[in-house]
Amino acid sequence: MFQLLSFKSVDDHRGSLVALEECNEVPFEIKRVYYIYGNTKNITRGYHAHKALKQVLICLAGSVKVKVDDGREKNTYELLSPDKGLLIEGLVWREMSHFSENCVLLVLADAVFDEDDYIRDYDNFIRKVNK
Ligand code: T46
Repeated sequence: MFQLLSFKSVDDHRGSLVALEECNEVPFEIKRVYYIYGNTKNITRGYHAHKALKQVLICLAGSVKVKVDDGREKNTYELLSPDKGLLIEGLVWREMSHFSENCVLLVLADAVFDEDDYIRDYDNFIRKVNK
């Protein structure tokens, strides 16, 4: 499952503030936070799915495109605003591309890092979707 979330931004003359609470704006308990930055020009990342992991991807600076594919439906989201988050749950193949030079991609996850939760082969992913 994937879905674009919109977060409330509190804007005033000083700038903007977005507050995210677990099990509220972020629809799970947050167990891990990581961020991707300093991306080399024209690189792509991802090319995997997760068996169970839930994540919200938020582009804090710059922009990035995220292609998501649940085996039935595909979509490409351009993340370019810190008040938007892409929720990705479970069996969804993801590919990130078109990172701007200044891109900082924040990821909130509902579990600690576990290599066993990754599916890194697309055919294997499709087999799991069709099971
Ligand atoms: C995802 C997308 C959006 C860790 O040691 N701990 C971590 O929490 C993570 C996420 C990664 N790593 C290690 C594993 C690799 O040796 O960092 C290295 C790079 O990870 P990876 O090649 O998986 O990075 P991406 O950008 O392809 O994918 C990451 C996440 O791994 C993945 O869960 O959904 O960002």
